Amino acid sequence: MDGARHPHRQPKRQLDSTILHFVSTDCFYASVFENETPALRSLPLAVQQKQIVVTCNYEARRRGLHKLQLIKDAKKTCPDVVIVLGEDLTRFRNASKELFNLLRSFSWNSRCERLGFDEVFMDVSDIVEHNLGLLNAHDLANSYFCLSKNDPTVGFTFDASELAGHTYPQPPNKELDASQDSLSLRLRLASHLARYLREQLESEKGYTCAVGISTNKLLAKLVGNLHKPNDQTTLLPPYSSEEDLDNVTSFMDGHEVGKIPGIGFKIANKLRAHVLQRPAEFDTALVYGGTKEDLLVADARRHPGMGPDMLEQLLSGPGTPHGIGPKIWGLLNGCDDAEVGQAREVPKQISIEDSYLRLDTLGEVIRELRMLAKSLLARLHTDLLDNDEETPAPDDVVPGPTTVPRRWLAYPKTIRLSTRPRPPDGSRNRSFARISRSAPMPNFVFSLKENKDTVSERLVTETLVPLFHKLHPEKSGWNLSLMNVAATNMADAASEKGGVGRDIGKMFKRQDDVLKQWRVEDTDVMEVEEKMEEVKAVLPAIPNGDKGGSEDLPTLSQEAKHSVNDQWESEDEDMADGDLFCCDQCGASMPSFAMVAHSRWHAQS
Ligand code: TTP
Ligand code: MG
Repeated sequence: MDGARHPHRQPKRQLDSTILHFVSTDCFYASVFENETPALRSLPLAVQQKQIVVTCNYEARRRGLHKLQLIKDAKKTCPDVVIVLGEDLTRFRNASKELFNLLRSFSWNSRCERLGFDEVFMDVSDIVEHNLGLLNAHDLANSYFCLSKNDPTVGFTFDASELAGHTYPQPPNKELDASQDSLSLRLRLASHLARYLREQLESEKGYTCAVGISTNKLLAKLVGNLHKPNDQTTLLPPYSSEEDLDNVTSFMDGHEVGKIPGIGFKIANKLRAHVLQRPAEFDTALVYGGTKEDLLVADARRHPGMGPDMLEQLLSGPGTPHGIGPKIWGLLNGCDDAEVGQAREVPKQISIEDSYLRLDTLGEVIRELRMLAKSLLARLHTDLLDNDEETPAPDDVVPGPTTVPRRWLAYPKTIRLSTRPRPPDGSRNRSFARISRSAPMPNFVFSLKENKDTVSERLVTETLVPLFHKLHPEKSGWNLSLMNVAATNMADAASEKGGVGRDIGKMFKRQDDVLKQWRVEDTDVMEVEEKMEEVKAVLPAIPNGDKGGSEDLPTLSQEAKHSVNDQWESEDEDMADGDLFCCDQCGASMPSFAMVAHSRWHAQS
C-alpha cells in the first residue's frame, strides 16, 4: 500500500506559510582555524577533542579522514595531518555568533534560529512575499531582489526565470524549473536569496556553507545535505499530488528513519524493530550512533497498518509527549509545523560544566569551582555585555571609541550549582541524576570596576561553596562525576522599567533598587553564611594550579571539556527554584533530597 495514493492518510502539508533556509557551515571548527591561519587551508587539518577528530577540512577528507575518527587512526591514514586542539570552544562560539548575526541582519521578521554552533534556520516568508509582488512576469530575467523593507535601493539584480543552485529532483533540463505557480516562484526567489546570503557569508566572514530551501524546517534541513560543501539545494514542487508520488514524499522515502531530525535513537529503534520484525538487539552494539540495520522511510510509511494511530500505540509510554504518533507520522511524510524561533539577543541561561572520574575532596571541589566560576564570568562578559563600540546607546556622547560605556544586556537573577553524584556503593554504574541548589546571583558579579579574578573568587567563596555544602552536607563520602554552574533566570535589561540596563552608570547608582526586586527567596541563607566561615578556613590551604579532576570517557557532544551550554533557543526552562529533579534514567521527578536514594536504587536494580 502506498500512502501517497491514500491522501486521507497523508497529513496535510502547510505550503503557504513559510520558506526556510537552513545553513550548515562546512567543516565548521576546521574553518574557524583556517580563517585564523589561512595557510592551513591547503593542508590536511583535523580538530581534536579528547582522542577524537571532531571534524577535519576537505583536504583531509580527500585523503581519507572523516569526522568522529580516533586520532590514532587519522594519523595512520594521513601521517602528515595537522592536528589542532579544539577543546577551548571560545573561538567557535565567537565565530558562530558572528555568522548568526550576519544572517540575522538580513531578516525582517527576526525569525532566525541557531541550532548548535553552525546551523541557522531563517524564515524568509515575508522577504520572499514582498519580492514576489515586485516581479514583472514579462521580464523575469531582469529582476531586482529588494533586501530592505524601508529602502528599495538596497538589493541585488538577478534572473528570476531560473532557479539558483541545485534542485531535488535534479531536472533533466532547465525548462522544467520554469513553472509560474506561486510555490515555484517563491522557492525560486528564496534560492536567489540563499545564494546571495552564501556569498555574503563568504566575502564578509570567510565561511562557506550548504543551504536547503523548502517550506518547513525539516525539509529545508534535509534537502540542504544533498549538495555539500559550499552549495545549495531547493526541494522542487509538486509538494502534493493525488496520483503520483509528489517530490516531498519521494524525497523523504529515500531517508533512513534514524536520519530524520525529530526521530531520535529510541524511536528509530522501535520503528526498525516493528517494521523489520527483528528485536532491537543492536542498541548495545552501537558505536557512536551508527546503526546496523537500516529502515527506509518508504518501508516504514508503507508498512501495513502504519499511520498516526499505530505509531501512537507503538511509541507512547512514560516520558513520551502526548501526540507522538501523529507527530512522527507527520515527520515521515515531510510535515513539520515547528516555527523558526525568534532570535534572542541573549541566551536564556549560561552554564559551564566539567566531568570527573573522581572528585571526592573539598579541596578539589573548590579548585574545580574556581575554574568553573572563572569560565562562567568570562561567558557572562562575552554574552551579556554589549561591547559593540560601533553602536553606542543613543544617549551616550562618544568623543572616542574608548569612552563608550559597556552595558549589561541582561542580568541572570539566579545562580545554580548542580552536581552528579556517583552511586554510593562504589559501583561503576553511571548515574545520570543531577542534584542542584540555587541562590540569588550576587550583585558584585555585575561590577565592571572590580578585577574579574577577584569577582570570581568572591563568587566561589561567598556563593558556590556554600551552595555546595547545601547539596552535600556531609564532609566526605561523596564522589562526583560532574559539576555544573549556571547563570539562570535571565532578566532582559532593555525591558527593565526606565531602561536602566541601557546605561551602566545609571544602573550602578540604582543597582540595589533594581536588583532587589529580582531577589529569589532562599530560606537557607543563614545556613549559607555559616558555611562560608568554614570555607574561608579551608581556602588558604588549597594551592592554585592545574586541574586536578580527570575526565570521563570521550563524549561526542559539541561541547568539550568545560563545556558551556548557551541556551539560546532551548525550550528547557530553568530547573532552578523549585529544586525538583527529573531522573535521566527513568524520567521520575522528585525533590532533590530524594535523588541520592533514587540513584542508589538504580545502581542496585
Ligand atoms: P557538523 O556540521 O556535523 O560538521 P562540520 O561542519 O565540521 O562538517 P560538515 O561540512 O560535514 O558539515 O558539526 C559542526 C561542528 O560541531 C564541527 O565542526 C565540530 C563540532 N562537532 C563536535 O564537537 N562533536 C561532534 O560529535 C560533531 C559531529 C561535531
Ligand atoms: Mg557543518
